[in-house]
Amino acid sequence: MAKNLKILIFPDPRLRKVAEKVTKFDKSLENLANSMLKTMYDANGIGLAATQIDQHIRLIVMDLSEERNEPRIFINPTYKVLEDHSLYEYEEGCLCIPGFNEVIARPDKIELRWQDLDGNEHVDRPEGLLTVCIQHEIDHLDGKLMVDYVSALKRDRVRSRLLKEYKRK
Ligand code: GNR
Ligand code: NI
Repeated sequence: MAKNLKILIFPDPRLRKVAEKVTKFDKSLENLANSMLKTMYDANGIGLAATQIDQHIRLIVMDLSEERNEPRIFINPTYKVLEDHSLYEYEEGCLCIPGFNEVIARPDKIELRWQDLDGNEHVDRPEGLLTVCIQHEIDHLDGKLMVDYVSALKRDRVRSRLLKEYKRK
């Protein structure tokens, strides 16, 4: 049964851990991915990285469809920025940083590689929101957060607010 997992809130130091590569493609990996999908849908997110639920392995789930019926799973994802890219600005949010939305500029052309639950390898040149979202999620696996791209003033402000709001919760 898919479980609803607790999402860590910034500035929880566990969000800064670097995730390990997945080497075992077993039933427990599939169960975790399904629990992450449930957690993502319940939180109305479009993506979720394992780091966000305190599991430090290179696993990401995503659903970019309006109907919320196109679940995707990315294991050990990596990307290369293509030479002829531009920077694309998009207003991002993060389930670990409630109430914080900021425009972030990221490369708009990447070559993405990942594995599926069977360990099979895939490569694609994604377009649009997938390009933004997968970079946001891979940042989580590397212990990086949206707040790292904004001014120290904005970062300190949201940090204080969330420390107060989520005290002892
Ligand atoms: O739900 C989410 N929305 C979103 C919007 C713009 C860019 C990235 C995202 S990902 C975010 C869910 C989340 O925090 N994933 O890590
Ligand atoms: Ni996020």
